[in-house]
Amino acid sequence: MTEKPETGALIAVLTRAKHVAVSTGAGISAESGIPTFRGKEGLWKKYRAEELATPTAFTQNPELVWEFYEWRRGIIAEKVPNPGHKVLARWENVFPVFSLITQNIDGLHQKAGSTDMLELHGNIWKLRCTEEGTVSENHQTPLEEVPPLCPDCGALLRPHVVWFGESLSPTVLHKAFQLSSECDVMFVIGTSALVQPAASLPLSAAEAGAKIVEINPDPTPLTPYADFSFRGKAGEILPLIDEELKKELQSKKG
Ligand code: BJW
Repeated sequence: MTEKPETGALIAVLTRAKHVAVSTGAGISAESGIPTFRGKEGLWKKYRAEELATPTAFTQNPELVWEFYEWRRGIIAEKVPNPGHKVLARWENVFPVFSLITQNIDGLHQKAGSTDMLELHGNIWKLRCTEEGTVSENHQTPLEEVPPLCPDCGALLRPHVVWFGESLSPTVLHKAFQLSSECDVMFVIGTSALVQPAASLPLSAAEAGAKIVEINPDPTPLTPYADFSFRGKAGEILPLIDEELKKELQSKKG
């Protein structure tokens, strides 16, 4: 269990903040039982990213890539949001402006009740036609056929996620940088801060004067830029911060 961290200075910043942004990575879903990518038990320790998460891998072996995504869809389907996701869903209604940006493709923020977010790397529950580019939602596990084919044109469907070497949606990325440069506070939660361009968002927030709050059991390349560093699990730290924030907002009201 994480020792209760000192939150006083952060709460003072949060009660004055007009725009709070949050950028999440795989770590926020770790306590829900979804494997991260680069930790001791991370996916990229067991599987080679270049064989499974690149456009070349998909062209060379769509069956193998789809088996990997089918396996992950099966795991994710059974998982539920943890207290960290739930606090972020609640925060949509707490701050004057609240932005949620995630690198995660698991859909757990939505399951927790978040209604508005930018998904930088796509969503595992969406499939995209490799010919027509049409995107459809599909929650079936297992899929009827692997690899799945487009019902309209018969071409291969692929997971609607962003692989290494692929560009992120320019619209989503532009909006993410805009929100980062406009916020007063940016939380960076559960990301190794190694993958670009997502890792640059907090840096652009810091450059524009935002306070950076990192929540992660381990230090990352972002840690030197953080104004507040909480070394612990998101599912424990976020509820502690939320509790103190509620108390402060109550005492201001009353
Ligand atoms: C907890 C916790 C708890 C644990 N509570 N915390 C050389 C230099 C610089 C850049 C490049 C380069 N060569 C190539 C690039 C570009 C490349 C890149 O950044 N590579 C780096 C790895 C070097 N980026 C790209 O290719 C991107 N596209 C792009 O840049 O386009 C332009 C371009 C095109 C062509 C060439 C060059 C540029 C696309 C990146 C797409 C990433 N895709 C993936 C897979 C998505 C689909 C899928 O899931 O299958 O996205 S990879 C994977 O990494 C996934 C994640 O979103 C992403 C980030 O991972 P994340 O979330 O940070 O997870 P972890 O596991 O790394 O960290 C978890 C953290 O949680 C840890 O810190 C733990 O401590 C912590 N934690 N428990 C809180 N309970």
